[in-house]
Amino acid sequence: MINSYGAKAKVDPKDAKLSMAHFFVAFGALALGGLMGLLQTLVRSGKFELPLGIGYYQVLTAHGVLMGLVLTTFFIMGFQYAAVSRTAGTHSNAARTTGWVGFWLMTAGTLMSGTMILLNEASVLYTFYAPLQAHWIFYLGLTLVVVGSWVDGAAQIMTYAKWRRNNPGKPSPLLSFMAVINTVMWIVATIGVAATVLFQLLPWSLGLVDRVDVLVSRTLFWYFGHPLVYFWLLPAYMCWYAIIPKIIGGKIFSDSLARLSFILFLLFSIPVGFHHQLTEPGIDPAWKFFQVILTFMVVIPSLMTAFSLFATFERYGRGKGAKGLLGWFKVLPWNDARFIVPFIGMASFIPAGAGGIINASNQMDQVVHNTIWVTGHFHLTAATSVVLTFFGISYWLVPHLTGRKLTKAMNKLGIIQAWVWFIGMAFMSGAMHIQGLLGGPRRSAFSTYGDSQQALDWIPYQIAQAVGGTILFLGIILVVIIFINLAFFAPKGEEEFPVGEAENLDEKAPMVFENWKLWLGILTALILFAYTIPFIDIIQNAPPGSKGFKTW
Ligand code: HAS
Ligand code: CU
Repeated sequence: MINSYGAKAKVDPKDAKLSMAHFFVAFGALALGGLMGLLQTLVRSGKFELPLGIGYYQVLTAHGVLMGLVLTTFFIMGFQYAAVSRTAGTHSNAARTTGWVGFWLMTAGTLMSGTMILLNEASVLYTFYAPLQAHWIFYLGLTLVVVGSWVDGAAQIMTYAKWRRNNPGKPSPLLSFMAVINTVMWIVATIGVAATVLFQLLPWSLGLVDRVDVLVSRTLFWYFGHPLVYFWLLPAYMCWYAIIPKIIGGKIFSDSLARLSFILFLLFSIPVGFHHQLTEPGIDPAWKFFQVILTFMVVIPSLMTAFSLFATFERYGRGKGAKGLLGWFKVLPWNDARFIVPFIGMASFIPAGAGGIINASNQMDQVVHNTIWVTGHFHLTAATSVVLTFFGISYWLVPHLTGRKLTKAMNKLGIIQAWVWFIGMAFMSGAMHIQGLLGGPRRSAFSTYGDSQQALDWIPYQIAQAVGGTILFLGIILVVIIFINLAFFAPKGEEEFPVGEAENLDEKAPMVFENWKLWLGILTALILFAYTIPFIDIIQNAPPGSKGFKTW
């Protein structure tokens, strides 16, 4: 089955330009956000105070927004745009213009929200929970980022739809299919955050209404907030499923399994937001229980992914003559940054995912909720598994787009970067997990809480976090150096966009996988089932809304 994996090797320079525009914003956000992260860990060590009246929560908001929202959204849109161009064909002029409109909307929104954070008008953290109230321009900026991402995503969908029209009856190229699943999931999910911002937070921050229903706002946020983390994860899975096999010289274990796991993510990522609200009063426990069951359903496609990756690695290794239970492990291409950087991400995802399962278990969440354990969890998932994979992708994708080569020296620096990151994160996230179990709160500046013994016991872990944060900042400097080199200075040449092939080329993915009416229908039914009754309940029994607070 030719062409299901895409045959084109060279990228259209106009497509390359749009992806690179996204990456410049993404890596700019990484550099700035990384500096903010360093400052936070230093403050929390108790040995450092921020100069010039800059607030801890201001820095924390900048860090979360830049890393969690800006870096991710821009990187993902740039990567998926390139992946669709690579596998479904060069984007049409119309799709490309759509992409640029999306990019500029997102960029304008980022500048608006960023400015308000810098002016200390929006120190509400990246989750912007009401009743903390930011300046309305902060919310408007976030709205533009979301609307821009819809437009940006539409460009990918247009090119995918064109491929389908030109190839009736054939399954679309795997990477394009995956990109579209992620985009569709994102569009359905962001309706929740758009609703709370447009109907609640904007009118309230503009002074048009006095009070806001906090629980409605948080529920709409988490309807979006959980799929948000899968929106980050799925591009990493795109790399693990469809790109890594080609890099190592192996095969995709099963094309259909990969597609099925993405469909399961589409179905189960959204109706699970209550697992972030397990300790919240005002939501019926029966509905929390139901959403926890669905949360465990969404673990399944990750287990399928782990299975399929192990299968790819093992079959590749045995093909090279590896013997014994784990002999295949040794023959993997350990000197190739394009492999090992994402691989460290994968390996980290085993403890990271286990931590997620702990969080999702109602009783255990009572222990860890609102502690810095949760911060440790998402620095392993998002800030290690996902982000190392993004770095690994950029080490071939940036030179592919700029017509340059990843030199031996940069390859080596990339590997060093990943180990630096891993070591820094082991200190930081490890200490966060332990301190969380000892009751250390998240989202809080340095305090000894009146010299209570418990708080004093946390301090060594906070120092370990500052050590880790400093090592991580070194990692940021390295990755920015590599990015600038690959964008501007590396020698001219050709770097491949690797796209794997399935082990069994006769395997034709069932066409039902691309029956969007069916999947969107089931998704809508699941969302309505998981949310309608509890939502009515929340609104009918709502306490009077809250006025806004500016605690900084
Ligand atoms: Fe989470 C909180 C549950 C995954 C991110 N999570 C968060 C927050 C963030 C986040 C940002 O149920 C904080 C939000 C806030 O600010 O309040 N999470 C889960 C569960 C999973 C999970 C069940 N989270 C993620 C991913 C994230 C992410 C992915 C970002 C990218 N999370 C929760 C819960 C909370 C939460 C609660 C709320 C806690 C609270 O109290 O507030 C699962 O999806 C995880 C499934 C993963 C696996 C691992 C599969 C392993 C694979 C690797 C294979 C490796 C190979 C390499 C082949 C089951 C695929 C071989 C290597 C060798 C060395 C041999
Ligand atoms: Cu979640």
